[in-house]
Amino acid sequence: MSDLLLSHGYFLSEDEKERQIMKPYPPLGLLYVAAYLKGRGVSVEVFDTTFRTRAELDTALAGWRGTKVLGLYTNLMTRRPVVEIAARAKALGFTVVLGGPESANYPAEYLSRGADVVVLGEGEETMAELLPALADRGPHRLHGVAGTVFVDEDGRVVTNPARPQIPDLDAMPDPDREAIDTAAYVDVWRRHHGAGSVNLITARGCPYKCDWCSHAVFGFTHRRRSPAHVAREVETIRDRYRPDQLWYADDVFTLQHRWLFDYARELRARGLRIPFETISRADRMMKEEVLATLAGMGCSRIWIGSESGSQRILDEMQRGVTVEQVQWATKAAQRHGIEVGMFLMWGYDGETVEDIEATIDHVRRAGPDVYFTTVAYPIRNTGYFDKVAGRVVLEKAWEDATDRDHRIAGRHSRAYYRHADRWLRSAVEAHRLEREDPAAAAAKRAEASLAREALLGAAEEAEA
Ligand code: B12
Ligand code: SF4
Repeated sequence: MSDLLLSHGYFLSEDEKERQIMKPYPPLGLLYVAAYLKGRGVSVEVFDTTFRTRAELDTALAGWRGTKVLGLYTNLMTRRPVVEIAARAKALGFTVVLGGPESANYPAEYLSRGADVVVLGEGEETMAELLPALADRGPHRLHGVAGTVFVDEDGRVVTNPARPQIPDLDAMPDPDREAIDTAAYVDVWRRHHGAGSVNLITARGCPYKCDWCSHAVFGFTHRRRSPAHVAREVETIRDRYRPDQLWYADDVFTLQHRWLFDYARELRARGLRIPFETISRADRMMKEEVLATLAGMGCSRIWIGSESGSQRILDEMQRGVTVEQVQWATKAAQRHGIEVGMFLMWGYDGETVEDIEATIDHVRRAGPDVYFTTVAYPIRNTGYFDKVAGRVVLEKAWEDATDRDHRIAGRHSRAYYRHADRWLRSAVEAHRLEREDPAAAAAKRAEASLAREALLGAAEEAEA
């Protein structure tokens, strides 16, 4: 008889795009919560939805013999399934607790659609206090349980005081990877990409203020685990799952250089060298020693949030990085044998055709190994959302949408940004082909020019 069932609303079978990419990772947050609670004598089961179906989850809920408390992880992608799973669980008599970044941004909306409690911030300590409180007092008298939002007996939404963040991450157990079929993820990676991968984090929170970025869970603090604590987890992962690579899912892996050097030394001392990918910021990569260290540790690819090639737009975003830093960091990383992935964003507030042109020129000059574009969307409770709040339009019902569906009145059409994408890809490809195949390069340049014309046409259409 278990005390708690944890799950989430992400089903790979329902995500056609991701099924093509096939780079799924376990829900680390849930596994942290599970590990912490188990360490305190709570018996927890995790139903990992990633490789399962809704029908299977339904069967698990209907057949559940333990205490009827269901905890669900929420993020920006899973609103609809979470609302549906919560409703189904409620109908079966469960008390439903939500955690993660999405429900933290919309507690009232989720509570009005059947959730009993929304946990804000880190889930470990709050859940440890919440579970006995639920058993003793039920879901409507949770006053004083820090870090929770609930509905009281008079139907009022009550937000309890925030819970202080966990000061010492080394005191936390490793995420409970054995609670789910972690090996299945490694296997999927190996079958589709030739290399099995496992995710882990070395820190929580990011102190930077990029104004479209959600800080709903960890705020603006930055807390790091000690190098020895992380290296020991890597050893455990290696011994248990034998991955070919790791994914350090930190916000900014190279944020503290001293820590990075110490961590590299710790790995070396233990004879650990597992290739890995991670994310960072260009301004935290501006030293040869940092890049040499990353390369020495086995970093095969680093992702940089480059966002725009227009300094004006970067400054508007409060990104705190210059275009030239991104240029330097990209080239320097590649010089050290590390591939560079770039995230780019179209359509940030005030972006002009000249800014788009600057981004294209920037990507062409920097030459990342891979890049992805998104059209900017304001996530609730971010500076960007507040900036455009008066113009945010949601054309669907809240439960059918995500924050990615936020349209900004007055902004260009989807077609406009598709042309921007085509312009970017053709121009970058033309640049790459310049030496090896001048004819192909000329064809790509012509394609870029057509895409530019189409973009200008789409802009005029919108204005007409
Ligand atoms: C790594 C990562 C990715 C990877 C995913 C691979 C992976 N899973 O490792 C990649 C790069 C593919 C990715 C993609 C996207 N991501 Co992402 N990602 C992250 C990142 C950096 C780390 C996730 C992580 O492992 N966190 C560590 C764990 C420990 O934290 P946690 O999950 O929040 O869990 C804690 C609490 O939330 C809570 N908790 C969690 N579950 C539960 C459950 C219960 C019941 C309770 C009580 C508590 C609780 O307790 C946990 C421990 O304290 C986060 C930012 C961050 N630092 O968390 C963004 C983040 C989650 N991603 C975000 C976004 C927007 C996206 C994309 C939509 C981006 C895009 N434009 O495409 C896509 C969506 C992909 C998808 N299908 O879901 C946003 C989500 C915002 C929101 N409001 O939901 C975040 C917060 C980034 C940001 N700062 O804006 N992402
Ligand atoms: S985008 Fe990256 S660097 Fe900027 S605030 Fe978010 S996590 Fe930090």
